Amino acid sequence: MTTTLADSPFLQAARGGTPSHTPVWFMRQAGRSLPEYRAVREGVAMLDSCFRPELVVEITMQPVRRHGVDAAIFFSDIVVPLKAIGVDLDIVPGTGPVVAEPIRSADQLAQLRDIEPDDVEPIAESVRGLVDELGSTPLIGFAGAPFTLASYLIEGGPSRDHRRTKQLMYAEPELWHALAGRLAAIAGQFLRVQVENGASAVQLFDSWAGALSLADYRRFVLPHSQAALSALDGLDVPRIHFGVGTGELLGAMGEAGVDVVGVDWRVPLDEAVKRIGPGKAVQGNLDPTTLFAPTEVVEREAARVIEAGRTAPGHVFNLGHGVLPDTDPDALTRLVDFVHGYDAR
Ligand code: 1CP
Repeated sequence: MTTTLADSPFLQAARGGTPSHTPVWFMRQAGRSLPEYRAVREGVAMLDSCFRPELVVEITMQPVRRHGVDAAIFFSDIVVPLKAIGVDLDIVPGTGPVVAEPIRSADQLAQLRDIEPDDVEPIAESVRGLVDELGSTPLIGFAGAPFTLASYLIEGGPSRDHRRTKQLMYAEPELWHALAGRLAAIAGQFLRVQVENGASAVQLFDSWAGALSLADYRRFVLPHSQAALSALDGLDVPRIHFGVGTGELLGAMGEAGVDVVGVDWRVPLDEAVKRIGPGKAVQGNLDPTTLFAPTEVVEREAARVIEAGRTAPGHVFNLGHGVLPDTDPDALTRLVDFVHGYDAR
């Protein structure tokens, strides 16, 4: 029997079904840990690579070929849509996104204009090329959620405590809502371009939402994440929502209009299922540092994750956050084989 895209294990699980094996992919599976990634990126700046379709296709395919994962994650970055509309920013090696002029006032919001088709033509072309090449393996499109994007724009770069972001939120709530509203529109447009060109699912990354209390999350963030995801209304693709340190927010994140809630490694999946409530699939949540332990430990912990995931209607195996750069790629391949073989034992 040939598998079609629609009955791929990843899409079945994301829709709350029980496929023949637990599907697995890894956040940050493309890039970083792979020598073939470092080879093709040689001499090409990160953001330049994101606008070169032949490179995007190749880098996205590398982990699919090497590990046999059940889904591809589009090679891009959460700041790519901002770059596409002309925001002056760069991804600095060893640091991450750095914004030339942090956005902290109402008159700076004008630069956060809507995405026009021309801005993202290389993205659309990359997605189309990938869908051709991937066949029955689904492509996951993604965007950064308003809070995480706002943090980079307001702080000017990575931040440990998101102090200026919260300061703006508390001191100038109207400006905050205007900024987050613009970012929701842009994130929604970026997700829509990927789906309209053939992505089979999306993930909205709110990596740093765990910095917020539940009350602040509900008041300042959830409505904007909901707005970003509502851009996909009418397009029949599963939506995944993920953040780090979001144990207290899991229920609220599930209310953003999502099918799957991504869980970091801090909360066991069976406990996460109780917090999220009925009807949603889960994704996660092996601690990425486990991959530095002996294979028996990785397999014991992976089995624990799979068993806890059985309490959800649909489980997509993943790490609790991204693959760490110096992870042994062979450990990832072994983990994929273990997860795929687990249900057959
Ligand atoms: O030169 C390089 O190789 C730079 C490293 C790199 C890569 C490979 C960055 C810089 N971004 C990416 C690609 C990327 N970013 C993907 C593609 C798929 C994949 O790698 O498998 C994705 C999905 C992202 C998303 C992303 N970027 C997030 C959300 C997910 C997460 O991991 O939490 C965030 C927060 C970013 C910002 C970012 N971009 C790059 C770095 C080092 C960072 C984090 C910096 C920080 O700590 O604030």
